[in-house]
Amino acid sequence: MKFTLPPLPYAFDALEPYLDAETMEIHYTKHHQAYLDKFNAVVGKCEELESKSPEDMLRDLHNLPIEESDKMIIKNQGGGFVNHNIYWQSMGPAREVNQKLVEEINGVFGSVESFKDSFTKMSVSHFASGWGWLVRDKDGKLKAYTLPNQDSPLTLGHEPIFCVDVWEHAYYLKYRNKRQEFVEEWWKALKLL
Ligand code: MN3
Repeated sequence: MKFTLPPLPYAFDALEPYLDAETMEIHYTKHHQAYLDKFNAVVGKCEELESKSPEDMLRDLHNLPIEESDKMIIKNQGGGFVNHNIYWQSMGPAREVNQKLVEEINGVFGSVESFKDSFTKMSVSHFASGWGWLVRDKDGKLKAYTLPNQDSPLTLGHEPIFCVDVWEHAYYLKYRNKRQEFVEEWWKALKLL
């Protein structure tokens, strides 16, 4: 196996009550692992990908010297692998507020509160599966948007800051169909703001 799951930086129950332990365990050990396994399978058969990081594969997705069907697997499974790594890392049981980011958000979005409101609305109303993202664009400007499926901001030339997973597997055990409630509680697990 070429790539391995980075260890979760906290226990499965560390983000209770916002993200419940059962969801965390299944999400990390089953869903995240499944993306990684399928990603590793395609990386293992494409010599052209040797020495490239998963992030670089997503950045260069359209120019990778491999078949289109394999690019699709990198996009979906490699995207799933990398997106979840960012998701776990941006949360934690202890706040590590990034004051510089707070000031930037105040400047771009008016206030952290209004940013959170619009980010929540955007992520809740995203049609079907996907992610809400805060990124830096090519000019270093903050941008918030959603992307479908496991599409990565890296493929757009953007650098991810944090993300929320709005696939149903991220919340349905605890929140059932209530994506809004999940996103509102997820803010309390995000350590950066
Ligand atoms: Mn997920």
